[in-house]
Amino acid sequence: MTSRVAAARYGKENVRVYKVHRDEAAGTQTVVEMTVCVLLEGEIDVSYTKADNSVVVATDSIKNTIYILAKQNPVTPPELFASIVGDHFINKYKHIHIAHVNVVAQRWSRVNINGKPHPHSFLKDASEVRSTDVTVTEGKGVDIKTSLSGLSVLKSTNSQFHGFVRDEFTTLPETWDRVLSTDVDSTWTWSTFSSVEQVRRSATKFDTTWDTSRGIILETFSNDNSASVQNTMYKMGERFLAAQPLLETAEFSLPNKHYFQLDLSWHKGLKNTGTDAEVYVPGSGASGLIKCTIGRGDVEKKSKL
Ligand code: AZA
Repeated sequence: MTSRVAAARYGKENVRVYKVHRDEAAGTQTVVEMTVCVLLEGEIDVSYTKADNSVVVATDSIKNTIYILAKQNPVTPPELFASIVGDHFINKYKHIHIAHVNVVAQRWSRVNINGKPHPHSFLKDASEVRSTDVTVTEGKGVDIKTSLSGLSVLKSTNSQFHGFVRDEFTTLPETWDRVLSTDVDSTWTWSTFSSVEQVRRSATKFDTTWDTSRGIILETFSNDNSASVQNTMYKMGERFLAAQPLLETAEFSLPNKHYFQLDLSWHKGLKNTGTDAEVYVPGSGASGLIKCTIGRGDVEKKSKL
């Protein structure tokens, strides 16, 4: 039997980085905390097949490089820092052709004391995480995805679900008014950038698009009289693409966190269903999971969700 390396990449994950920027003039400091993963591809097969380590940039060196590049370069926006890191590896090592860089940034927001922003104190004000997946490919350019995850939202009305398949497997009643809750996980894919310099020139777009997308998610979730998770997420994606011409696709993965109505009529005829429903049981078991990738024009359906 013969065999070969069909695909390979390697590198360092869970590289934790903290960087402070001291603005001496303003007397304020700004902090960034992030977790970085770098995986490299290239002419590295012999390290697997022939035990030839001459092609291996040690993962320890990869980790060291991340810290040095964090010292020498801006670490925000994360999309730019990840591009700088990826670009370094494909330029520094001739046999490395693709660098995959993932950056997960924590949200440290400035503390307000009596309405005044504190110069050097921060709080993690949400479970939300901003992350980016950047692939720098020699001779091709920089592919960037930005993700927002862990944004938990709930609406107590203006959500419906009816008209779905009813057959011998169906017990779910139709509803014209239900609780809707989810943890938003959304990813938007940028058109390929030709170089890290082009990413640098677009740097401000990453933060503004983050704010715009977050706003669209919250506004659409809140204001849409939802026909289904599917339809509400599609409206979010449509609005992402309309707001930012550099985006190619918008992806969503939304759990439908159920809140079950509770029949309490067994107790003295208490009315707690339909329009009388007030006390619900938040689900802790199976939940729906709805995914979609929204593209421009007639972009083909992708199965690799
Ligand atoms: N979409 C919803 O919004 N709610 C549901 C579904 C669905 O596919 N299935 N059960 N409840």
